[in-house]
Amino acid sequence: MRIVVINGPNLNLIGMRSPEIYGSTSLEELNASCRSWAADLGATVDTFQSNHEGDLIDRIHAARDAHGIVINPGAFTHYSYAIRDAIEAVGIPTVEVHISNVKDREPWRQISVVSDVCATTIFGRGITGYRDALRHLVARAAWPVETIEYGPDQDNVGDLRIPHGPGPHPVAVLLHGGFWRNTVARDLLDAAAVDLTERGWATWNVEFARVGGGGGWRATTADVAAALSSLIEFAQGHHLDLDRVVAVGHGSGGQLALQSAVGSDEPAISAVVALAPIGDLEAAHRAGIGADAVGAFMRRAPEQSPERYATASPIRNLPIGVPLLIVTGDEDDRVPASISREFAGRAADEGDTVVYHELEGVGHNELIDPATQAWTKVAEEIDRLR
Ligand code: CA2
Repeated sequence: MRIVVINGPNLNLIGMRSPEIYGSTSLEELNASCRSWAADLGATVDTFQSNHEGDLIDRIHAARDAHGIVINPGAFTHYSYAIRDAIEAVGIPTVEVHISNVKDREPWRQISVVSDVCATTIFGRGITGYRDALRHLVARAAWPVETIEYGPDQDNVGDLRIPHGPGPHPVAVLLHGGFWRNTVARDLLDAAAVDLTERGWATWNVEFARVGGGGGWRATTADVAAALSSLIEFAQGHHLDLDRVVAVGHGSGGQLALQSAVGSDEPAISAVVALAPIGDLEAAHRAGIGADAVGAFMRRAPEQSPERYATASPIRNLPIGVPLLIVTGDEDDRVPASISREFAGRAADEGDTVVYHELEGVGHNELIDPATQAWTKVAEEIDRLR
């Protein structure tokens, strides 16, 4: 697989100026990292940087034989319809990357005229955004994906992957983590989605409004509910078995998965897989996890709005009422294992059927990384729920 990494104006200056915004990595080091990340993924990378719009357009055209483009168009992002047209014309999967959190800067930087011709946009992750972009392109190539809009907002989209065979296919609805913040997106679960699809699950890896992009407990929960009910619209055409819909959530996505079963409308959730879930919002708030992620998501502290926490916190809504698979690693430094352990114990006490695994020597992201033994365990347990 051949990928072209293109950087636009002023990106030749990263590492030399404004390290508080763009970090301390130079363009040369960034390009070397891209080559090495690509090699790990079994891909190769050509790199290109220019400060000139026409040269960038020529390079995009010349990439038409490649399998994907990763592009940071620099400030052209915000107004170059010519670059947008070039991406659209070439028509190969393209990922837009920004090092800084452009959605949290000047209003003009929050605008992108290229996003909607790109497969996805990654921002605010520093230079690891380029690694994630390469991973996304590889996952796209590994299994065909149909991106479906389930609502009117920009984040109301999801990636559907359909397994081989006639079906009807059991469905895994994937809810990514990232402390509900908008710098993290569903690409985090791309590799897990591919693996589950290979195992025979239809996967619906959904996006939803997040903090920093119009999200917050109410809007985010509403999006997840809409993403779930949209399955009804495309179930028949894709041979989905809506009597077997499992919600799989990781970290903050674990909270969303558990809550989606609490308020489950149509289709009903038949089981929840909660990987290092934030099952107790009050405990997580007290622990201050994710730099006050819970406070930012709930917009109130528990003592300011106890009713809000009673509504949104899974541990306050027990029993969940469907079989629960809860897996955590004992070395999780994002969501302490104690939160998952306590939640699993309380859920069982309240009458839920709970399978709980605390994996030794395992951290947070291993739980969703198909290259790890932890994931193999998770996937085998998920397979038992089909
Ligand atoms: O965050 C990003 O990756 C950007 O695409 C980078 C562009 C900027 O114009 C976009 O709005 C966001 C510029 C990259 C480098 O600009 C510098 C400015 C001052 C000092 C060093 C680099």
